[in-house]
Amino acid sequence: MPDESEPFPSDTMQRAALVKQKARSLGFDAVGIASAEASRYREHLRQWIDAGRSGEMAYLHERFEERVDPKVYLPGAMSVICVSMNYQVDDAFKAGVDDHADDHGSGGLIPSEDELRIARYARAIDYHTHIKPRLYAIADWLREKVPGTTTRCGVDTAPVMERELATRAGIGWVGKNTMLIHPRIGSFTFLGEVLTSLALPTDEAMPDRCGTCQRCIEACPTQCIEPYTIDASRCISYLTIERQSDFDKSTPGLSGWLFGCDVCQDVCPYNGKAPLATDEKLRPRLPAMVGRTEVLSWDEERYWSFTRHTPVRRVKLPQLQRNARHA
Ligand code: B12
Ligand code: SF4
Ligand code: SF4
Repeated sequence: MPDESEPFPSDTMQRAALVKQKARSLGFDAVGIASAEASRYREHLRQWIDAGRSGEMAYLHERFEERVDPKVYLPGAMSVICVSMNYQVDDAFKAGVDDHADDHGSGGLIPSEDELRIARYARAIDYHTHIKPRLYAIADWLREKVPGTTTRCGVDTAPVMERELATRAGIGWVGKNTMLIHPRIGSFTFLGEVLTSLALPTDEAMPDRCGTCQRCIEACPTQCIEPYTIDASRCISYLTIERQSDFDKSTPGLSGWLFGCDVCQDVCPYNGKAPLATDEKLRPRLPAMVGRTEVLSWDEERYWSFTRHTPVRRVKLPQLQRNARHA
């Protein structure tokens, strides 16, 4: 086991081992290293946006060149340290995916007419604030060990193709539902990365393990999944979180979701076997369901106290109530 406190070794394999040890010590469940080469899916992303599949998410094309090339985002970048953190929680879902494969992924939690669901990731502390300091800790440590090194960190909001990079770093594959899936941890994971000018040995990309499975495609309530791509403009996660404009008659139903959607992950066999999150801070603060009439009766004060420190705050009260009416 390499010793973190020792002077930084000149051997790149030992450096990579130390970097991984550092990331694990900060609570990341998987870590791998990719080269900072440009995306292989540049054209796919271009066509996806041009076809209107990104809906109102203007940020996806506003910084397109940075998004498809880490060297534009961080000039001189050589490697990308990719990390993931498991946020799986112990709901009735853990009773076994097979028992629930036909219930459209409610995960065993069948909501009543009045109950609305909140996606797992949004029930815990906002992952951006939880993960960023840990990425900065890796970056600061690297710059201290190798003076002159440059770094840039990202979690979700950075213009970086996080899932493609994570696949290249060998910490999972992109499944038919487009989620990054780790064979042991599953896909209820957050991704983050540290781009660096340091040249580190890269890991082997992970091959696709979806095989003939089609569960996510069959279960998606809005039928917006085609293998390995989704029409985000019809995805419930997009509709409930990203879409600013009002809904109209052509807006797909939200299948009881108030914020986000977990259906294509609940039915995935790799999540049925996944371990629970070990990080105490990722324990849910919010219930899995909340009453529709309750949400519709909220005033600003109740909204601010309910959404405190959680990702649900990304959506303002009028949008949440719009979701509740349409759900
Ligand atoms: C925009 C966005 C969304 C959009 C669009 C999602 C989508 N599938 O494209 C919406 C709002 C719908 C969304 C929803 C969700 N999101 Co989101 N989202 C993002 C964001 C900011 C950008 C993704 C993006 O560029 N999409 C455009 C598509 C075209 O690109 P892509 O998904 O990266 O796919 C590329 C690669 O996968 C590559 N590729 C690699 N291998 C292969 C193989 C084949 C065959 C093909 C064709 C392509 C391909 O090609 C694509 C490029 O064109 C990322 C963060 C980031 N910076 O990357 C988070 C991110 C992807 N989201 C995340 C999460 C948690 C979610 C939700 C689960 C939240 C929820 N519970 O409601 C859902 C899941 C819905 C789903 N099935 O994807 C996590 C995913 C973690 C993981 N384990 O995969 C991310 C990585 C944020 C994070 N840091 O943790 N999201
Ligand atoms: S998050 Fe929900 S609506 Fe979006 S692709 Fe997955 S199952 Fe379909
Ligand atoms: S449900 Fe099946 S097809 Fe969909 S991502 Fe999981 S393993 Fe792949």
